[in-house]
Amino acid sequence: MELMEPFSSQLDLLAGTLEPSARILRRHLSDMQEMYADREGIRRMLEGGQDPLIYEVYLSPVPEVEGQLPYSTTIIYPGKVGHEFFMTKGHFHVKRDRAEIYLGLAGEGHLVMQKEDGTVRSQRMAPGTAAYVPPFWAHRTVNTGTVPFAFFAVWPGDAGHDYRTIETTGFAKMMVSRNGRAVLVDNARYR
Ligand code: S6P
Ligand code: ZN
Repeated sequence: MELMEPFSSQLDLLAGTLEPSARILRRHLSDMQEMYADREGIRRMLEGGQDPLIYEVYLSPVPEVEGQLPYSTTIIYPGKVGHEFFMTKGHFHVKRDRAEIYLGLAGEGHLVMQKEDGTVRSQRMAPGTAAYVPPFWAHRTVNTGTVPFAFFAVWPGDAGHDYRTIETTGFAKMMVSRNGRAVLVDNARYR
């Protein structure tokens, strides 16, 4: 492993930004159309010229290799596609036995986790919530509030990101708004 010099970066605890960051990823609705249930609503939005920014990821400059601890911040904007709250794509780690830690910074949301057998669990996240993603659980975050939801994440450098499995199967449950409350309901498209 390459020897590094110690360094630090600055989190804006209210805005959720990370400075300096090596890269900023921006995911719009058009980048994740197949992840939401309301396909007809999405088609109408995109055809009407609406392609909202759903989330941004600020990535640390830490290399993604064994022994390192890369970290990031994510900002998920408030909004819905149909009844479904704005959320991240969600992924398993390529090395399934690699865990991850999330720390809530601003706003509120839910961390939805799923095992390969379809078991789903969710944890509510608010500023100060340290949420643990155990080995073998896919993870997706959802903004269930009305302001941007920001959190910090740190994971083992050799974890790797498997997006394909979730793109193919989806999550067994989806987080929707019902009578003004955030609830997890079965996803009819699962598998
Ligand atoms: C990486 C960590 C986060 C997510 C980010 C976006 O292991 O879980 O940095 O990458 O929250 O989610 P996604 O599912 O698009 O990577
Ligand atoms: Zn992860």
